[in-house]
Amino acid sequence: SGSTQACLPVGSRKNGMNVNFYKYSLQDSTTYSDPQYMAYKYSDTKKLGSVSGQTHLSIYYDLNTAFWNTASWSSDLFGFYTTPTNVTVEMTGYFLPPQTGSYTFKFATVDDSAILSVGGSIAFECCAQEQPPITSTDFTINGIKPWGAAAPTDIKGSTYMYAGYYYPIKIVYSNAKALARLPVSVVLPDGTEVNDDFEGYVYSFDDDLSQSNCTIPDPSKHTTSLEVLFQGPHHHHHH
Ligand SMILES: [Ca+2]
Repeated sequence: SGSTQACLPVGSRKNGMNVNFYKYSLQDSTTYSDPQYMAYKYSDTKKLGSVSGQTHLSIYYDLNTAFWNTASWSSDLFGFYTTPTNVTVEMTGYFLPPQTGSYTFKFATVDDSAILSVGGSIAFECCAQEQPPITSTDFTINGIKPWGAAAPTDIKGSTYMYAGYYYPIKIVYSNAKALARLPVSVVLPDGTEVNDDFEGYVYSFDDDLSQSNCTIPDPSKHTTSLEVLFQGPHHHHHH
C-alpha cells in the first residue's frame, strides 16, 4: 500500500507521449498473455521505430484487406508505417493531474492485449522515461483478450494522485492478427471524462539521471522549499 510515487523533472517539458514499436509475430496466440511480456519482455524483440508528441492515445484499426490471416501494412498507428495487424506498441509519458483525488483509467475494450501502469518504479523510474522498461507487473489495468474469445469490455483501475506532480504512465498494447482496438479514457476526481484526447494531461521529459530530487516517493508528505519558507519557524514573525 502507500502512496503512488510521483516525479518533479526540472528539464524541458514536451507535449504528449513517446511511442515505441516492437516486432510481434503474426498469429502468435500466447506471448501477449504473459504479464512479464506485457511489462518488459517486449523490449527483447526487435524495435521497429518510434514517434513522439502523441496526445491521442486510443487505437482503432480496421483491416484493409479481406485476408484476415495476413500481415497488413499501414500508418494507422500514430502515423508510423508498420503492420498494425501484428505489432507491440509501448507508450510512455508523465500524467499531470489537475486535481487531487482518485483517477479511474479505462479501456472500453481491448483487442488483443493491453496493460496500463502508473507511478514511479512501476511504469518507469522518475527522470528515466527513455530507459529500457523496468520489471514491475503491478498493472493498474490488466487487459488481455483470450485467443478466439470476444474482447473484454470496461476494463479499469484507479490511482490516487496529487495535483501538480508528474506521474509516470505506461501503456503496452499488442495485436496478434486482424483488427486492433484500444479506446483509452480516464475519469477525473470531479467526474470529468477524458476520452482519447489527452492534450494537456500527458507530457514527456528527456532523461536526466543526474537530477537527484526527481523522485517524490510520497507526494502527500512532500514539502516544497517554498512551503518550508512560509510554514517554517519564521511563520510567526511580525513586523
Ligand atoms: Ca486483433
